[in-house]
Amino acid sequence: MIKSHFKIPGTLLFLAAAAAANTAAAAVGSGHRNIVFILTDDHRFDAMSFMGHPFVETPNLDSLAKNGAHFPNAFVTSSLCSPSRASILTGLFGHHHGVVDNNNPVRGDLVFFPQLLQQAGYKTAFVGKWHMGGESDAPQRGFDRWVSFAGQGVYWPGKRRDGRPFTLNIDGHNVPQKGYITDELTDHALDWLKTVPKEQPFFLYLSHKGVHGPVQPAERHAGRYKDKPVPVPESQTRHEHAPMWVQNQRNSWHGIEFALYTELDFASFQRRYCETLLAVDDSVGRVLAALRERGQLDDTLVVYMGDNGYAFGEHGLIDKRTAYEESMRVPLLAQCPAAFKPGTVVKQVVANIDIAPTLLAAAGVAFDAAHFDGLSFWSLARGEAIAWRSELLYEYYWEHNYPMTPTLFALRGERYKFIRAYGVWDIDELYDLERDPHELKNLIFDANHAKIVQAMREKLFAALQSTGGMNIRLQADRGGVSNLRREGASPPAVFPPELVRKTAPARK
Ligand SMILES: [Ca+2]
Repeated sequence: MIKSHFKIPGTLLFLAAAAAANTAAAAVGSGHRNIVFILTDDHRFDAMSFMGHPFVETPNLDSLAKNGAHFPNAFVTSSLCSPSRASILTGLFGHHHGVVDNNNPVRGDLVFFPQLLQQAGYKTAFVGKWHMGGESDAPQRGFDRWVSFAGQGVYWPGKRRDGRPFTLNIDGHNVPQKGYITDELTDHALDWLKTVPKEQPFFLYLSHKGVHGPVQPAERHAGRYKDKPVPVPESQTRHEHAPMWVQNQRNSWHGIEFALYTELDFASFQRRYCETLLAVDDSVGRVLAALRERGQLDDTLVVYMGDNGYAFGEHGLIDKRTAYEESMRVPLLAQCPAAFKPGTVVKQVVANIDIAPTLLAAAGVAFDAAHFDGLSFWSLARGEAIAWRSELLYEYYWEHNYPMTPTLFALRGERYKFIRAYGVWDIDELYDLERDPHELKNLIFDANHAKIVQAMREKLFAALQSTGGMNIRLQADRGGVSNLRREGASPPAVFPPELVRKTAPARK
């Protein structure tokens, strides 16, 4: 395999042990297994009925959890569309693949794992939102079939500002979009599947636009939840020792006080978001039905994942980008009755960087485990005990377009999370996720946690150092800027008392 980055020898030995275990897992793969990977956009981890959501109905996603595996601790290493998608395709951290915003193009030397599947004899298809490389919708390497659109795409057909219709790029040819995007993408995916002979191994990457905002449900789902009460999260109004940048973001494009610069009724937004998700759930059901019809449901691996989370008012915020749980946690489900038991729950911390090695292992395609920052969790789903990570590195790089979220580095352990806001005069964060799962109380100034803060800080920088993450990538400005505040809403945050002195400290 092509090595597209340089790795500094690891100081995190558990990663090396886990990588060795992954090589073994790949070697005992089960032959050329068919794989369907369904990605959804901005789907929160708990917006599914089996997760106890108060009203959304997701029978098909629920069935994946019931008949397959649920990964309740699945995360992304960068909570933003393009960086997360690049991590899925390459198995690399953002600081390796270099896609750290939604606007700049992808390097040409990166290996996308579907290329390796193609080399192993798979037929591959990409259907849906690509959203890397600016506004291009051109076919990308690794796929025999290509159906995509420029940028975010649109839910309904229509015309652009310049009068041209919104189009899909099908294998290099632009055709007008005909219907509701989630349904139309599913049609294209299943039409392609019909062309694949039964004995031909295939990989289908179905990448939905839903449920990215501004959300628009299918006609058959519009208004279904219009009368449903929407709960307000506790952290919307309570966050002890929130950093100033978080307090300030309440009154911004990504805050509840000036959300998207509209009089957005956030409860209505959440209802429409859930209604929009229903077509995605329908799509999952149609894919499962098509596999059943082909007699391939039992031995096909079907994976469902979100590209990043989304805050529903937690910490006074909407959107993703932050290292809070609602932002970095994603839904992840996998079903393959021939390979693993129904009702499997994998509690280990898994991530978007694990998808490439996991799907290659599931495919039985040999790969160099050391190439990837991620690890294959194929063995975990099969109930095998393997060495695994105890902490996950998180990174987000400041964007000129949305200047209210600073560069963030975080280490998410099984119990504690440490967050460093980089490049701003502000405070770090430490949360005890066991006692405080909603991250209401920042323990950064708590004397009883001082040693944990120190240990987590050291581990965070060791993780960055050992994976070559000590250089922050700069990007030239592209696109507009959303930097406004609302008059009369929350004033600028004040410095926490721990940083304020009545007199100047004595000079040494
Ligand atoms: Ca997204």
